[in-house]
Amino acid sequence: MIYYIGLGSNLGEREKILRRAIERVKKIPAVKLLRVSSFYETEPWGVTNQPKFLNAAMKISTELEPLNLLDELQRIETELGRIRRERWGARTIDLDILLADREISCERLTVPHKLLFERDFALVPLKEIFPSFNCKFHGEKILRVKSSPVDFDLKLVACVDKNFGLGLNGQLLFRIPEDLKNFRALTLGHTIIFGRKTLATFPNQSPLDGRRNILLSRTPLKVSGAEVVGDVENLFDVLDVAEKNFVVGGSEIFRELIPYATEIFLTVVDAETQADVFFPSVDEFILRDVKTFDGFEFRRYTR
Ligand code: A4P
Ligand code: MG
Repeated sequence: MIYYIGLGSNLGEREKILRRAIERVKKIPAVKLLRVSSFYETEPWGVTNQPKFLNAAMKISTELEPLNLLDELQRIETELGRIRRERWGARTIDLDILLADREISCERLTVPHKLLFERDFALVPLKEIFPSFNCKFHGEKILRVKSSPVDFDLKLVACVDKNFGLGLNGQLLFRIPEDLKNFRALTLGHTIIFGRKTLATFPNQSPLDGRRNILLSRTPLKVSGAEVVGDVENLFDVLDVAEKNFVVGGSEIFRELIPYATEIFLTVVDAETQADVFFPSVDEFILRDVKTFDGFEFRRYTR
């Protein structure tokens, strides 16, 4: 099933709490995070003498039954410090199921959320990640702020075979001079983000020159010329929204970061190989342009 979840926070470090909540939802077993919205600062609705909210929305796919998903969301609310007090009152984090691909009506759960269509703070982020969703807004004051994961403008760059195969036995499948040149031109002067196995494919197994190198690795390592961060939450703490941030592999890092990505550059080689790792699905993206060469093409996707 597809679900759209609304997030809201108006106590504490709101940005960090929303980012953390998104990562926790992503880590629920059997949940696949497909897309997240920007963060919006909104006036309190309902009980108005409370701090402003930060609201957002996310799209997930999962086989979990609705009530099991609700249990998981309430567990995350509790873990992030939510204490249920007054209805509509201030909270560190609120996770509501806004919409799903079927209607749900039982004692604990109503989907679509019973107030969804009344409230712009839920509709505006939802519409961002579900552009064909049909709704009308009410003119609430809503300000898009620059602090969400999508504001880091993550761009994924990879070279794949026809079946989106990425590598075999820890090695890249291809070393095409035009592709390497294109990679250098894209990333030079900017930030690159990669995992340990991808670092091992770089020349001398060392960070690349002329770029800010960030290694995403759960095991704490020291690598000269690279900053090492342990997880995606910490990555967002060190990234710069004014910078271009390229995610360059491997498959696990692509899978972790594709929900937050805004653009994908794929070199697709006209060959089938025995790959053992693959680039994730690009179903949530739109193919914007293709440049065809002899034996390969450059593709660019955006949201
Ligand atoms: N429940 C029923 N349907 C759902 C659903 N679709 N998703 C039940 C999640 N829960 C659902 O929720 C109370 C009970 O609703 C749950 O136990 C669940 O079984 P809660 O989160 O414990 O309490 P709450 O959030 O205080 O109540 P409620 O009515 O859900 O409040 P809302 O609608 O979440 O509103 N203003 C701005 N600008 N931004 C906000 O995010 N949020 C609220 C809270 C008020 N004003 C706001 C914002
Ligand atoms: Mg709620």
